[in-house]
Amino acid sequence: EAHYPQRINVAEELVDRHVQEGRGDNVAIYFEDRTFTYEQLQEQVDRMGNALRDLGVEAGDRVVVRFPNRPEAIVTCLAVQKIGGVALPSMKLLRAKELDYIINNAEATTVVVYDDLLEEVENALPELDTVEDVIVAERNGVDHDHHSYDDLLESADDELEAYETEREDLALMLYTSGTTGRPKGAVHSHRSVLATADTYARYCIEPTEEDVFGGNPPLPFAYGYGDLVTFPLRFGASTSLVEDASPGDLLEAVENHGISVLCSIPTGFNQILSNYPDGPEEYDVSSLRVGLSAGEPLTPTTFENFKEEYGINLLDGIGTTEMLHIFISHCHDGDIDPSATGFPVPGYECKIIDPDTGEELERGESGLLAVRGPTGVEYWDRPEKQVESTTEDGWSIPGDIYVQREDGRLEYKSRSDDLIISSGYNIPGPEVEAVIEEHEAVSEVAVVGSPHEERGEIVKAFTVLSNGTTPDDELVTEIQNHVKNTLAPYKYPREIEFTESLPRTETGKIRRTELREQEQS
Ligand code: 3SK
Repeated sequence: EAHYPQRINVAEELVDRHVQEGRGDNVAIYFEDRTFTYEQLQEQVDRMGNALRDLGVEAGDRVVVRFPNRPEAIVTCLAVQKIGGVALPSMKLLRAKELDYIINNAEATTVVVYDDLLEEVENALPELDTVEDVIVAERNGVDHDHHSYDDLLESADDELEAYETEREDLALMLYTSGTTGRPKGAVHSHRSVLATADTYARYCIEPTEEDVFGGNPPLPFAYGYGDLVTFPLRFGASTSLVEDASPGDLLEAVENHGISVLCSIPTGFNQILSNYPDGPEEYDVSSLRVGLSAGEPLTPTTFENFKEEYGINLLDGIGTTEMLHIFISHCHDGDIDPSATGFPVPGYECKIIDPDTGEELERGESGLLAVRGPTGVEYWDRPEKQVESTTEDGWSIPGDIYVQREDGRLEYKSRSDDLIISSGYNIPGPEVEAVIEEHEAVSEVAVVGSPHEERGEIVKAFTVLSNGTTPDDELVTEIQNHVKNTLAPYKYPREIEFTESLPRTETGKIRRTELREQEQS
């Protein structure tokens, strides 16, 4: 396991070290037709860090960073970390109700937001107990009376001494949806952010300064944060950011920025294949050397098709927000068997346990995955979830059913709980149920994942209507819109089946397993 000094700061490691060691002219970020060298990135981070400090942000304070994949998001996260704060990137589709819970739970003091995403913050503001400052990056002429990102940057000092953080001090916080209850804040230290690069990236991708990482996972998704921030910057390589990238935008970025490590989720790779089956004839994709996939299991068909059309291996991997990045994967130069996720990433160990007894199972037997390594589950203020998701001897239980084959490869079977994983988004069924039930026409509802070729799963709602209501297409749309307007829109039920009753256990619990099995048959 890599050893880290007691005093370490992730922003210094990812930016300043490269400048000090003569890599200041390397391109750190490509964005549209602009580039930011490491030296330029350092200046922006230092200015932003000083601006935040001047506003009163102190070591340990949580700062919400709410941006699409743009350079300001990287600058702000690193600036927060450099002054000893905790960056809290927020998914851009979150609605006011979800945002206010997260911001209050984290007791964030500051929100830095892209102007197009300001509205939800403003809607949430009356409920926000701890926020003292909102900083707005004015890019689309949205009217506001908060601090201006550009003005703050311009007037701030361009040199900043990093706060003397220690390796276990918190640097990053990401909220994750579980199956029940509210989202949980998974916290990560300066050491654990670096550890994701020094394990998975170092051994499975083997990045060099010449690499350009690019793709479309959002930065507030732990997977995107690693792929597009930590990994490229750890190795003095470049990241290519594309805001709201369509498949065509991604291929254009491959051509224009020379992306060598293409990062997405299976849905993203399938969209590239279906929209651009002859992409390599339309775009120069010769810079590509490997693809990274996570968020949902990659099928062997997608792996084979992508290899045939685009000539690269896609490395499937499984990670969690709690573990911060991937802990099972093949390595780019290994013997890839696309019917399995791969091997434990060097630095991590995995075992399969009996869900009831916790006993380790034999190879070939299917059971609950347990994982242990340099990153692990640590929740903000949720001791009960901490106990549920970990064992006393430090194993984390992500909630997936796996088999370890005789050759050591781990093969994914299913989720062990009610979480629906659709296009890489984690959607807790019970949360969607609660919102559908708010609709006056609905009497009861059960939400499960239904297999879907492109999205992995979609949200499906089995719905019992109140007496006297007749189901029709208009009602379907109305219920769907109600969910879209209440929760992040990706959580809406793409399919609604009206039914007379729901299957229940003797004690009255809905038997979601039965509905899931029905969908799978
Ligand atoms: O979904 C995954 O497999 C994943 C991978 C890396 C980091 C975070 C997550 C949730």
